[in-house]
Amino acid sequence: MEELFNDSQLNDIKDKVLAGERLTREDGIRLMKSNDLLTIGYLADYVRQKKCGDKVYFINNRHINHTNICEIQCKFCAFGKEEDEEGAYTMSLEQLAEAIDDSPPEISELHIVGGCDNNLTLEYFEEMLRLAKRKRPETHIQGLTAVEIAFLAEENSLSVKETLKRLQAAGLDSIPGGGAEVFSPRVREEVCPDKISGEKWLSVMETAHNLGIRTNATMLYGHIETEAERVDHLLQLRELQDRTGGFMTFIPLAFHPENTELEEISPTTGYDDLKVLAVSRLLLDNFEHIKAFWIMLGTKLAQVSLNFGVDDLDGTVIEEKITHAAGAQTRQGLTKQEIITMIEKAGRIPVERDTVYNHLEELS
Ligand code: V47
Repeated sequence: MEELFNDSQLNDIKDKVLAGERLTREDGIRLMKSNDLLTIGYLADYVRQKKCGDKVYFINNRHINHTNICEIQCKFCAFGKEEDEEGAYTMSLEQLAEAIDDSPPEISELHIVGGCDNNLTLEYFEEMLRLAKRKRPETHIQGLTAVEIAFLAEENSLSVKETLKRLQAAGLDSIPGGGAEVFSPRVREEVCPDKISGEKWLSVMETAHNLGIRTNATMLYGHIETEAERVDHLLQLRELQDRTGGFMTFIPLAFHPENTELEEISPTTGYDDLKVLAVSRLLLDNFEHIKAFWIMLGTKLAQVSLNFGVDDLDGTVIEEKITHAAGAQTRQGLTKQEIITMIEKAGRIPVERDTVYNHLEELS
């Protein structure tokens, strides 16, 4: 076994990982291009074990998508609609109140994201946040991607900082990682030319971190990006994290092609999914958590990913629209017990967390 491992062409990278040394761009590209999945997984699992031990986190949460109307039509998105298109919707504050009322009492997080609809004012969002806080004072509100925040700032002729301060004052607790896609200008020009640049996404996050608002980070992979572009994306996140420490977790998002303008691209394979998760764990040495979003990966692969650097499975979710619009075959939600079973059957310790990783219940 040791001999087999020593045959790996990744031996120099293995030595660096075991010595706790930071990996370079070239290391990252070699890992992304390598087919030695088990060595990559072994190394990622080693780092995960050192950082998080045997704990695997999950959250009792509910996703709400308040609108699918979106000015920015990205080629990879099957969720966004034009205002007059069939199926377009925007939830009124009353409908939001109902959705919150209908949410199980035990959820600790509301995850609220939607399209960039220029009919929605900053006041709508402030009212939405105040409403959620009035109804569920104990519930953490993670909402609005960096893209929505930049859009809202622009529409209201406010700075990003001022917009964030108003949202924070109304009850916004943290920001999810969506909208990052792949930072490469080449990729963005091709798949989402009207979206904010990668630099802008990073600068919104930096502003949030400086205001004490913690955020997540994502990367949408499996479309037209190269291995080097994936690595550059991860290194830009690592660089910002070095400066602010404001990111909580990184979530690679597997592209789902159905009903999108990129429908001819094949869905990601399990092999690639595990590799991206594991390489992310290895390159993002300053991120505490790597999350497998089971909705996008399927529960079985998400469970296996616990041996490939992952320490978080996200949540109960309840209702998910973005990936399901693009053909996801997974369920809309899982029960807490189902997530616990997935974790326990992998020989690990389930920990129910809140959004900022306080332990709510450890089930050893
Ligand atoms: O921003 C859009 C991506 C994101 C597709 O922060 C697609 O904890 C796959 O960001 N196939 C929204 N992905 C989801 C998201 C997220 C999910 C779970 C947890 C967290 C977190 C964040 O989904 C979008 C976009 O990058 N997306 N279309 C698609 N066809």
